[in-house]
Amino acid sequence: MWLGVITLFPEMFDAVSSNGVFGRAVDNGIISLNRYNPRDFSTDKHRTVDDRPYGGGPGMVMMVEPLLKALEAAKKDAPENALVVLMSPQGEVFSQAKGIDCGQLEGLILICGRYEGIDERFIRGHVDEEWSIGDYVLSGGELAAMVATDAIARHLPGTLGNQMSVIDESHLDGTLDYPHYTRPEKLGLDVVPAELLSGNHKQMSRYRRREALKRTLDRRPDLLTGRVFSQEDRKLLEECFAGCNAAKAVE
Ligand code: 9D3
Repeated sequence: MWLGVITLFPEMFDAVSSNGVFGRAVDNGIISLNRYNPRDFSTDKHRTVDDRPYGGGPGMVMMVEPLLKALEAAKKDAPENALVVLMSPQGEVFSQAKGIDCGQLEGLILICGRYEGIDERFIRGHVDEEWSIGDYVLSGGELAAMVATDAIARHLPGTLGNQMSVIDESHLDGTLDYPHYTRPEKLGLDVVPAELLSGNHKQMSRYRRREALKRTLDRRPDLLTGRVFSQEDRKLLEECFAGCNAAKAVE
């Protein structure tokens, strides 16, 4: 996948391009990461990229010209049908489903804003979609772009050594992850659950599924509303309720 980022802080992306799963995908050529700095396309001697907002008020606004020239440079290098996305607090909230869908794209250009915002005429004229990563205020679009690209990269074929761990991923199936344990078996009095030591695969996977459902019910009940459960899940959920005092009090 061809990735382009338009950013005033291109070095920030070293954090993802030289580490972990994303870094390996870049090294293996699964992802080509290309950066474009609007400052390089500014024409005045101070290399200005922002100006005061019409209508007054605090902060500065990113000017159209340097952004547009950076975008044009990106488009020259990108596959023809690349999607142009502005990272923006006003955007549609990025999701796991979106991350998986975007794995199909040949090219993706992410524009990272700084200052108070971007001249609306650039957005209207040159942006296909706007993405937010959630309802909190960041200082710019770069971290948001890294979050989105990391989520997308995980779904490109060959990115993960173990593609099973993608299939197993919690937000796909709509439940939170089960708890994990490794050696040693005993940490003082705190021991690994007996079910996981049993060696009985049916018992081990029933334990994990039950704990995943229990945690989801406890921490993120919103993920379970409106869902249809399998017979097996219903049985495991009943076991969760049986272990819950509030449920016992209602009976
Ligand atoms: C506090 C400043 N806000 C004025 C009321 C506007 C504002 C402008 C620019 C708020 C944040 C930003 C920078 N943020 C992003 O560019 C951004 C972002 C975010 O802040 N939260 C979640 N997702 C995203 S995607 C891009």
